[in-house]
Amino acid sequence: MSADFPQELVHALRAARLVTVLTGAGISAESGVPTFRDPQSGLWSRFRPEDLANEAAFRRDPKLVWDWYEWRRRTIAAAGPNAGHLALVRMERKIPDFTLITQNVDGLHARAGSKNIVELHGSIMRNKCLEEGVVMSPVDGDEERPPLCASCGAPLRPDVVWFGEALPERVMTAAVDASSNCELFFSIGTSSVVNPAAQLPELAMHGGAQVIEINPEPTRLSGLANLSLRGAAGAILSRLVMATWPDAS
Ligand code: BJW
Repeated sequence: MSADFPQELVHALRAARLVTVLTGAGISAESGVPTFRDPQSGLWSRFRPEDLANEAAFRRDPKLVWDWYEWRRRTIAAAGPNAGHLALVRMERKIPDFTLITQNVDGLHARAGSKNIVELHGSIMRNKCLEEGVVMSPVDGDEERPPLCASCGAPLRPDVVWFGEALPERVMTAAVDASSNCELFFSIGTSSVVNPAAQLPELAMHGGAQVIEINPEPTRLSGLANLSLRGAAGAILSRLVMATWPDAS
């Protein structure tokens, strides 16, 4: 069962007490949620996600950006966790100190049952006031798109971290701590191009961790990681967890 993996990895994972995992859009690809840097489909194939996920784009054309997020919310609501999300739940149950840092805003790790999650880039399911930053839900019956803040009348925007925006300090501190203090660090389904998330594997290396990448494609991390496992996260993680803990449930 463990023939595909170096025995050292299976043994190291079985013995590990501190494991940190960083996930990106690739882990949700098998749930049918589009990644960022793969071609988009339908109406949205005309736009690059990078050109929509920023405040300037929202201020220029709030309805366009809001509609893109609504489309993504519907896609995510119709999707469910896949084998990769579920394997990480089983891994968390076996590791005494396990942190799951995700760049994803889709909430699929929580829906799968993961507990200790650091959401680096926020959540697409929440909204906040563009001007005051207060998290709030649209008022029932508000027909405006985007809906307006009940307190100050400014547009509501998704509670996610756009390009050029700082990550919440509490979240960043938790991610840096978990990356700097672990024995094994997995980077799964991320192109490793967006900072500061892309710096976390290097923090882990400096802290003495072994870094393992799981991705069907090579990334800028591949040459630095101790091990690169090429393939889809769902299959690789399921097999790795099964090889490490044959009784894992
Ligand atoms: C599979 C698979 C399968 C497919 N299994 N794998 C230093 C140098 C240069 C620039 C910067 C720098 N520091 C900061 C910047 C600027 C910028 C940045 O990094 N730019 C780079 C692009 C160059 N960073 C920022 O602006 C950040 N803010 C910041 O640093 O602020 C500083 C500041 C301080 C104080 C005050 C003010 C400011 C914020 C970054 C926010 C990123 N936001 C987004 C949008 C979130 C909301 C939303 O979802 O709409 O986050 S952008 C987008 O990219 C999203 C993702 O989380 C993020 C990462 O993408 P990810 O997850 O890696 O996806 P993909 O599509 O790129 O890759 C998918 C991978 O999956 C591929 O590799 C596939 O092969 C693989 N895959 N199927 C496993 N089955």
